[in-house]
Amino acid sequence: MAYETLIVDVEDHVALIKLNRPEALNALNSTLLGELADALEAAEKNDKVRCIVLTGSEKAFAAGADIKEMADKSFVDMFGSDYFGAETTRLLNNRKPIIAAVAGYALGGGCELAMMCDFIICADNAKFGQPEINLGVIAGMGGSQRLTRFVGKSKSMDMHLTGRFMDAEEAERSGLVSRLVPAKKLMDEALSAAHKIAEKSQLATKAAKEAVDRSYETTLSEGLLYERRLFHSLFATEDQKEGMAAFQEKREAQFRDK
Ligand code: CO8
Repeated sequence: MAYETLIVDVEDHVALIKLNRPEALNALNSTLLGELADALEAAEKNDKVRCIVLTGSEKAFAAGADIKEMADKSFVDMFGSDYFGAETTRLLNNRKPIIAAVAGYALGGGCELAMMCDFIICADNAKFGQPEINLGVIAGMGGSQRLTRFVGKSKSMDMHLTGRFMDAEEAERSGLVSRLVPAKKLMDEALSAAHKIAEKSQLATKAAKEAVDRSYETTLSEGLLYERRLFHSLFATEDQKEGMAAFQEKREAQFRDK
C-alpha cells in the first residue's frame, strides 16, 4: 500500500516503517499519525512480519506534533475530536515488537512516539526533548508520564520545564535508550536486533512484551503473578518443547509459533 507520509518495506520478516515528511522534519500531523496507525496494523496482520522497526531520517526521527496544523485550533476542536487520541490508542494496541531507531531530533510528540515503541536504539546525533513549554503548552502524547518513568522525576521535570534537549549519551546514561551507536550504523543495528527478535517464537515475544508492559500498569505482586502465569502458560506451546529440546541437543531451535 502506498502512503503519503511513510515509506514501508517488508523484508526477511521485518517491517521497516520510515516517517517521510522531510520538509517538516517528520512533524506528526493527522495524516501521518493515521497512516502510521494503518501501517502498524497492517504489519500486525501480516503473518510474514515478526518485528517492526520505526525510523525517521538522519536529521529527524520526528520534530514533534505539527505545530502548523495545531496552531489555530480551539479547545472545542481539540477536545471535541480527541485530537490524536484514537491514533495513539491504535499504535499502542500493536502486539508485535516495535523498535524505534532514532537519529537526529526526537522532540515533543517525536520523543513520545519513540517512547511508545518497545525500545529505542539511537544514533550518536540523537536529541530528545519535550520542548512544548516553549509553545505555551505541555506534552500531550505521554511525555510527562513515560519520560518520568524512563529517566526519573528530576530529569523529566528539568526537560519539561526548561524545554532543554538531552543528547544521545545522556539518553543512554539515563535509561531512555537501550543502545547508542554511531549514526552510520543505526539502521544496521536496529535491523539486526529486529532479525534477532524475528527468530524467536512469536508466542514468547508477545508474552514478554505483555509482561514488561504490565509492569507499568500494576503493583509488583500482581505483575509478578501475571509474569509467572504467562510463564506457566507457555508450557502449553510446541515452541517451549522445541526450545528446550534444542538446548539439550545443542542445536538452533526452529520455532513454529505453535
Ligand atoms: N511542526 C511543524 N513544522 C515543523 C516542526 C513541527 N514540530 N518542526 C520543524 N518544522 C518545520 C519548520 O517549520 C521548517 O519548515 P519551513 O522551512 O517551511 O519553515 C522545517 O521543518 C525545518 O525546520 P527548521 O528550519 O526549524 O530546522 P532547524 O534545523 O533550524 O531546527 C528544530 C530544527 C530545532 C527541530 C526546530 O525545527 C524546532 O524547534 N522544531 C519544533 C520542535 C518542537 O517544538 N516540537 C514540539 C511540538 S508540540 C508537540 O510535539 C506536542 C505533542 C503532543 C500532541 C498531543 C496531542 C493530543
